[in-house]
Amino acid sequence: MNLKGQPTLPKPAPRQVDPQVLAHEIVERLTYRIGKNAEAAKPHDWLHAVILAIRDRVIDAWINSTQKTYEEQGRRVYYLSLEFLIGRLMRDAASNMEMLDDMQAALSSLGVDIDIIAALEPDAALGNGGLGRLAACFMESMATVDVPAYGYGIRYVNGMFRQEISDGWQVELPETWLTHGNPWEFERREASYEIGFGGRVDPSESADAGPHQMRWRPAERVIATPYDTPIAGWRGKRVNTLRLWEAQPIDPILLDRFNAGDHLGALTESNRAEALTRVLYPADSSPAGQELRLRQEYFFSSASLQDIVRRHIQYFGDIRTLPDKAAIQLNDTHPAVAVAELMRILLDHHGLDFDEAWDMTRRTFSYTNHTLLPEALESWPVPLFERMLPRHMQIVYAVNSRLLGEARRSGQFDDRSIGTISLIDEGGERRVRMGNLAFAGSHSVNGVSALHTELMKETVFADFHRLYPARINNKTNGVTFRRWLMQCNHGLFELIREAIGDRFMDDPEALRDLDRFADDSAFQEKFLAVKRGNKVALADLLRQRVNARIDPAALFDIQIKRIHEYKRQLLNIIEAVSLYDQIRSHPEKDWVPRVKLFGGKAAPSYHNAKLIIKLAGDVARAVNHDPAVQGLLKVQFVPNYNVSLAEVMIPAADLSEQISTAGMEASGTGNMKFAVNGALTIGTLDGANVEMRDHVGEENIVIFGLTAAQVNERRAQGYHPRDVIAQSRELGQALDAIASGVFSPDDPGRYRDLVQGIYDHDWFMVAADFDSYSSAQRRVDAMWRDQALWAKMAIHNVARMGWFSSDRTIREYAADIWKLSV
Ligand code: IMP
Ligand code: B1N
Repeated sequence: MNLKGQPTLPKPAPRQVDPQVLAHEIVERLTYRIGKNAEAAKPHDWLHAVILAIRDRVIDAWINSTQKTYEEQGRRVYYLSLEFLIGRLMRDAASNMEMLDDMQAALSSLGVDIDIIAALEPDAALGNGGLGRLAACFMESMATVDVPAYGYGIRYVNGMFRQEISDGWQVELPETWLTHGNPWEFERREASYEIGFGGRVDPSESADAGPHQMRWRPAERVIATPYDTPIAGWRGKRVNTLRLWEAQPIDPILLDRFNAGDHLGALTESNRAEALTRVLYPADSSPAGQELRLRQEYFFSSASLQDIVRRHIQYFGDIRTLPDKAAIQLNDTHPAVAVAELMRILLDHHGLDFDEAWDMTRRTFSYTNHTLLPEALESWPVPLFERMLPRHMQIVYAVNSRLLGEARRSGQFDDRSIGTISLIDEGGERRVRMGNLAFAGSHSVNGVSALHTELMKETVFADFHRLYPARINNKTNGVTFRRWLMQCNHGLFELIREAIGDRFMDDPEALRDLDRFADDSAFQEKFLAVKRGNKVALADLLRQRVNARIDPAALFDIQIKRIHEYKRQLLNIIEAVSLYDQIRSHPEKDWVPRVKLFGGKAAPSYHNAKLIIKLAGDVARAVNHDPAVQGLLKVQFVPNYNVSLAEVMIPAADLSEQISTAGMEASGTGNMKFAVNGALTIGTLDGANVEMRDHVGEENIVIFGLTAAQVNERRAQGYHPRDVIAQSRELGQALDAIASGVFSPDDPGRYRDLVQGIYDHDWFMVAADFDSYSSAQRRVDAMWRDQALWAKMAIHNVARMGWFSSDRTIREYAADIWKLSV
């Protein structure tokens, strides 16, 4: 008998893992699930059959983990995120279930190349960049460190767009990751919920209703149906659930309208519902600001909360214990409306008193802030919010009057400060501030690097921090070493194992043992040989994809990330132009051969970002065709940067460009992936770069440029880029070349405004940091000439990056925010 007193039901027999058994299982899946014999099977069929075989092992562990969670009756973590950038799952799952080698052997006994079918798996790109990929790393780490967790998000039919480059310009094409079906997901129709929009609010009709109990009558309703994907932790210890919501119409077709001859009108409701979860907004670090986006945010927040509350009542019976059993983490403000939604559920469905509901809400939620860029802070026009969510608007007002009352009573604030704390922005068009709502409704508010957290306290949340000084805390980001070292860099992984054994596989900080090999010349040689192999693989890929010919012996200098002015791809390109110029003027000097690679997507409406892509291509054309710099400098923009491409490019990098204007990159996580794969970083003291320097040692990282404090000082003093440019002949020449059309003879004025912006205001301090950056690059050249020194520095980077494992980050969240013991 089990806990609920039901008879014990049969369970599947434990499965063996060996190549023979696996080969047999794959053929069985191919035959009975896909309906093909081995002779007729296409590569996609093999992929599907392999995934089904892996999936069965994952499911065994999934059911055990779920059972364990229910039996322990402990607190569960709910990670609410509008983005999960998970990439491919096959290798990840097989490796975490410790069946990758056997699977490879099984497939080769069947005459199938695992690499070929692995490359067919679509990249699940349900996210834009760092924020979404962090959520994916966290899911894997939560399973690894045995945190019972659910991820909640949206099952977008079209995730991040596919980028093509046509005549140098970015073109966006829809990515259809679901075309061949998704064998990882399970539809759970039985756990569907209704989500309302619009309509009106009436007083509750219930006889014992309190003063705060209302009845919301939405004008529009849709159904949210979940799809569950199992996420296996390292060594299959725990398997957690990623639950993604799909919107469906209540009535798929309005038959009366159809019968009346209105065939299109009969489908309007259906189309409107399906539009909700159709596409991911492709804007990184800037709010979409569209009505559909607010609908998406509320849709998935409401569905997730209904699910959490349903589960809680089912297992614990009493809504009042919710904060003891559920920790809900808000990944940025995208799910912040959940704060008002939980209040609505507690007040209107459970009849709780306002103060008790507010206390419970704050004990349940915590909020992670990922950016301080003022233009990136989400807020919604009051009229829109009120029209779509009339009951939530009332709740926001009620919360706000208490919040402002508390602030006033504290006696610390003048009217201006009260204005910044308010949930409503009263300057101009009235707007609901989602960051303030998330802050007010949470017991913990964290930043994602030490510097970013300090800046949160000093800038955007300074007044909130005075009111609630214990609330802001730091949780420096991390990355999962299973995907970002062990799987993507097999050569390095094996080399490390050979040197220091297996301990680092379970404890990334054990990578420290590699430190003692940094000076060992035999090890250095092996290390450089592994890097060389990865560079050859990247060079092959670039030859196939973009017909580029690059020399694996050159220094691979890589900047891959979203294209954004604050990330300063422009600084890198201008420096490339200047280097090009110097090589041509002084061909006799001992130049270090370099390949500069760029990759990244621009938000479709971000004009300057798209222009920067075009500029990279224009500069590449000029440089790559000039015999004067042949073999010394190559520039290449690599199209369609995504998780899978990152897995090839990062292990091949010698130099990692992390050059944002100090104070603007909240953390960065690409920076960590490069360093653990043995690239040196050239970077500013921004985001997590600061902590990386502290860990790897300042002699093993190339830091340049203004600090965040100096950036502020310069701005306060009145920054005059024109004067700075006048002082730097090299910068002036490079800018003039770009502005005058040297790289765009077909359209000489193409970059005039872009360059003019640097002369006029230079918001991102490209000019201020140029000379420092350029001389840092020449220091890099000098280090490169001494390959033993280079190898030594790179090995120290690998050895000392263990702290940046997302396992460490998750343990900190668990201990400090979620109050779990792991
Ligand atoms: P839910 O998200 O709570 O609805 O449950 C997710 C999974 O947990 C489903 O596969 C359920 O069948 C399973 N589950 C529900 N209750 C129990 C239980 O008491 N013990 C073990 N598994 C359960
Ligand atoms: O989150 C990452 C950080 O490592 C990066 O520094 C940070 O830029 C990134 C609106 C965002 N901040 N804000 C976003 C994404 C989508 C969107 O619609 C904002 N992404 C970040 C992980 O902490």
